Amino acid sequence: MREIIITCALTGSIHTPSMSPHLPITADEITAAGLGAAEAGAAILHLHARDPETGKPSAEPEHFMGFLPRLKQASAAVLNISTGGSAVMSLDQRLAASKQAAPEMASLNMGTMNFALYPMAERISEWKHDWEKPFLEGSDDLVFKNTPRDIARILTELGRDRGARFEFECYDLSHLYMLRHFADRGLIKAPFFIQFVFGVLGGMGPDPENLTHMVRIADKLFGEDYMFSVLAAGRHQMPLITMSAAMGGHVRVGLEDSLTIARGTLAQSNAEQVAKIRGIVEALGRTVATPDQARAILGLKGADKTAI
Ligand code: KMH
Ligand code: ZN
Repeated sequence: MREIIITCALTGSIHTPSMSPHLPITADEITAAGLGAAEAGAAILHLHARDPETGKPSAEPEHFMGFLPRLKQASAAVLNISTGGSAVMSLDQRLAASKQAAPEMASLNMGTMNFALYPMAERISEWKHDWEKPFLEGSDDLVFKNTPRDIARILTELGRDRGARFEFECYDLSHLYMLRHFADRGLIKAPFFIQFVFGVLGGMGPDPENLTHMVRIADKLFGEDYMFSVLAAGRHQMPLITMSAAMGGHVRVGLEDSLTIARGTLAQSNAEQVAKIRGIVEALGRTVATPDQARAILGLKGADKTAI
């Protein structure tokens, strides 16, 4: 069995500053979070940017460039830039930073869907910034748009033209069939790195049966040509990724997906979650992949071929 790749998603665009003082916001904070996560054992850093003044999710290349070169210079970790950005951004905005940086990896969301964050607003009593409440509440009428045309555009502009490989975000069974469709069109090449996403309201729920069924169908559709990783939102994070590790999958942690380290306890850092899953992986008798092992497993072009 191969090494297990730990991805750490440092900040994302779901959680807002009022939810945790530990959510990295500024370029300094995102850099420190990334270096800490890599030191703790993350081979891949999944990256979003934020406006340093307001903490709002940002697609500005300038905000990404505040931390990308520093992460590249100070760590060997694979830098994976989100093309999901936030559902309120246009595709042009979502692609701007990754087109400029030509990273080794980028995320790619495999279907249009609801992405409902509004239940989280009820749990906050004191807001740090004016934008947070309407941002969360407005998600009851938000479409996270990832049409086949959008997907083809990302595959072309980042994959074909810039040599990026992808973290295929699949929130539902239907997304696996969309991925198969793009394989049949010859737009993607094996091995496919599929991220099964559980617990986003709008995608599949965090039931263990969903994971076994996703694996069963992915086996049928992709055979030996794929590997899977798991991320799960909130308190389902550790249980479901542990299940992934036990089933031969890879794992993703990070404050993008969950702000806690145990039920009711905020994680102090991304590194804390990486260390926890690393301990679990090793207790299962498995080894965590180094960044270069992850590059070999995923067939990446190499850090020297990016524009970061
Ligand atoms: N936020 C996660 C549920 C992306 O950045 O492309 C999925 C994600 C999407 O990471
Ligand atoms: Zn993300």
